Amino acid sequence: MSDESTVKSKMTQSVGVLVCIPAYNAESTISEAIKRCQKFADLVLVINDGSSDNTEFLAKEAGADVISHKQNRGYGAAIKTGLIEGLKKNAKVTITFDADLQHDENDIPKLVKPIIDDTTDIVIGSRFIQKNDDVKNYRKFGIKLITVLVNLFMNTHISDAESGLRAYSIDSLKELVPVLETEGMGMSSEILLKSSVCKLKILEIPRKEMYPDGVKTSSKNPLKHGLSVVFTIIKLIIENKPLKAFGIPSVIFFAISIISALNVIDFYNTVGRLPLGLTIFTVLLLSTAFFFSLAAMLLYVLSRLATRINFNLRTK
Ligand SMILES: Nc1nc2c(ncn2[C@@H]2O[C@H](COP(=O)(O)OP(=O)(O)O)[C@@H](O)[C@H]2O)c(=O)[nH]1
Ligand SMILES: [Mg+2]
Repeated sequence: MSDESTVKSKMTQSVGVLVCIPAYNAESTISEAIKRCQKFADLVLVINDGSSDNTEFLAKEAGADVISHKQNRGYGAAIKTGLIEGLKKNAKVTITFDADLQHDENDIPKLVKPIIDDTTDIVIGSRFIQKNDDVKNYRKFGIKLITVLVNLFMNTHISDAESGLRAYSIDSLKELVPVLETEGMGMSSEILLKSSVCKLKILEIPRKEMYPDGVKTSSKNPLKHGLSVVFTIIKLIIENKPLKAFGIPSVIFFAISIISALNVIDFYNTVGRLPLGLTIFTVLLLSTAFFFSLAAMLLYVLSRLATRINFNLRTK
């Protein structure tokens, strides 16, 4: 990677548990986050995403490996850099852990165990498996909305699509790393979608969410954050699940146009002429249904082709 520099690397070849902390201007919490993770990790790696504060210096001082992006590229880019390192270091388990002390380091062993036991490929620390009053209501609403959208279109059955506390087996990284693209906050959803496409097993375990006093626990405005995730999900659905994305609206429009057409016929039989407004409405509905089904089929064929080309390139 040309715009990244590995500042420090104390590891040789293979690691047991690698904890990756994406960090952007996190000087107030990064040292403490590293210290907490070191209890449970063989190596802590901070991905300093173009911070303009002391994050890089403090992370090195606390004993972490640091990779710095020259510019701020976003949460997703930092996560990808971390997962690439997991792959390079052949880490048995790669964990992602937030820099702002919202995660509880005591959850790390619970994430590691199912992967070491080989019962799953990915473990997600979920805030919603058990009743949880820690999470603020507006966040709960946004996260649940995103989770419903992800489950509906991506063949997953998860309760917390937005959790940043996750663990990955080395085999899951081999599948995921080459196909991840999102640079921003939508990365959490992209990982779920691509895991479902790659047929990776996902397990959720309950986790706590913490709101430490005096810490800014969200770097982005919640509305902006939510919208950027939703836009990413829509883009991912259109690219990866075109049959569902366009097929479902096509069926809905077609069903309404049939009802509308029956009314047109009924009107014609009784009055002896076509109802102008309703007829135009029916034709528009039918055209829309036709357009959506055409888009569904064309994009489906294209996405199958892209998957096949991608597969051939990877197996060459
Ligand atoms: N690398 C990188 N990390 C970020 C960026 N924005 C946030 N983070 C980190 O991502 C984690 C989650 O971000 P946060 O804003 O707390 O998300 P929230 O808790 O879901 O509202 C934290 O560890 C942040 O330090 C960014 O632009 N780049
Ligand atoms: Mg946070």
